[in-house]
Amino acid sequence: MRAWEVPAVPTLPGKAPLPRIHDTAAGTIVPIEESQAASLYVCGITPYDATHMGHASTYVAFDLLNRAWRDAGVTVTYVQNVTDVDDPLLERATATNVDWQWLAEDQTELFRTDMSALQVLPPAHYVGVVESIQWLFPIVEDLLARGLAYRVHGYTDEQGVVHPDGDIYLDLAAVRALPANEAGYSWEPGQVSHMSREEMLEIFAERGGDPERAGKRDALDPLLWRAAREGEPSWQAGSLGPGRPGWHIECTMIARHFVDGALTVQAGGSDLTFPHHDLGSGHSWAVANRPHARHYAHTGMVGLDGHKMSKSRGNLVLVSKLRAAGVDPAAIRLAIMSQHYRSDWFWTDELLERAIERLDVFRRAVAVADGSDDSAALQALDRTRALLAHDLDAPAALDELQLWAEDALTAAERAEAGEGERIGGGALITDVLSARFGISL
Ligand code: 5CA
Ligand code: ZN
Repeated sequence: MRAWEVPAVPTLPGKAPLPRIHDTAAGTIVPIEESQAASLYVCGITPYDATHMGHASTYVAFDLLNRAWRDAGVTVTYVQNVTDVDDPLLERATATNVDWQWLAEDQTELFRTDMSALQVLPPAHYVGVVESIQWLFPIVEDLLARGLAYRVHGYTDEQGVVHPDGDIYLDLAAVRALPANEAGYSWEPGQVSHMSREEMLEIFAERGGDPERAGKRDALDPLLWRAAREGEPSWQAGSLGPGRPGWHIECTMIARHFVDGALTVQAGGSDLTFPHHDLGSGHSWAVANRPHARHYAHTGMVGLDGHKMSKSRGNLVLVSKLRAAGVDPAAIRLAIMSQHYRSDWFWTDELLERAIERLDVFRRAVAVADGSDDSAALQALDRTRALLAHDLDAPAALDELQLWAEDALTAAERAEAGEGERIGGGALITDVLSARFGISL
């Protein structure tokens, strides 16, 4: 599907160092080896109640990585999905009495305008699940043929819900038993999340899993194909019969379809660590006999009033609402970047007010920094690059630019009083804020 327009990205003098990033699987900050070309997959929205500050913060975080790579001369292949058919989306459409496709399209379009306003660089491949089904289902057929997946029988559960014959699950035990590949890699659940089986079982159901489903070989086996139900959309899929794909197979196969070999970074919010990315890596292993990604990066959760911001809880601050109220999107982005992407944090009005003030300081400073000496600005660029290369430390990098801005304002005041010169480099700092932070002054 269509993504959104590419914002202008000025070229900066010199070159940034290659970024290092915290890898959830490694449990530490690691260098990223790719110096020429990298690939990034960030799990996209399920399009209803978009775009809240949690979503925005996740996409802004990985936009910082995308921009860090580009400034280091690395070519980036960026892929993102849209979960445009899924249980919660269908439930919302039914509850609000709207067509599910209309809801998905409407919210995806809203997301595009929000991302564009926040100057997030668009993915090269923006891919809906619905448009992937035709090339995705043969992969499930293949997993069945290879004995790595199985069909379960239908039954009626305790709530009287009828589950038809034909749901298909990945057989985790069979996937684990696959021999190591030539590089010596083999797959185990827990490699990404480091959770114990008990912990996994505890959160599996909360995060879209169905541990109770009768006929499963292991409670954690993930759904690959959901056979058609009365009143739900479904697609014809060869020998699988009509239905729709499970959640993890979508993302792993969309990534595989657009990127050869392991992704450089598989990213998303920390709520996706398990099961989505942990078991998703097993799907890739089963299909392609190689690791899904070299690195896994996760953002902390943004909350509001003491709870994680989530569509299900309804405690949302929407980017579009703030924009409609006249808030400058650059201030929203600055507020987000004032928090480190890996920490859990709460959205507050005060954070936004501080960001609005900071934006004003930046704007006033670059306007008066037209002196001949731009050495301080060049130094600020170097420090900014180093801080962003160290696990995307945007809060520290922005503090650095703020110091430069305060110095520029002080120098201008003094110059006004005939005590010295204005400093230079206003145009450079304007470009730094645009190229590295997506902030237009
Ligand atoms: N469609 C799936 C991913 S394939 C999904 O999780 N959709 S979502 O709309 O719920 O979330 C979209 C992205 O925002 C995901 O990367 C998710 O991890 C992230 N996200 C959701 N809520 C928050 C939050 N409160 N704070 C930070 N990131 C969040
Ligand atoms: Zn995903």
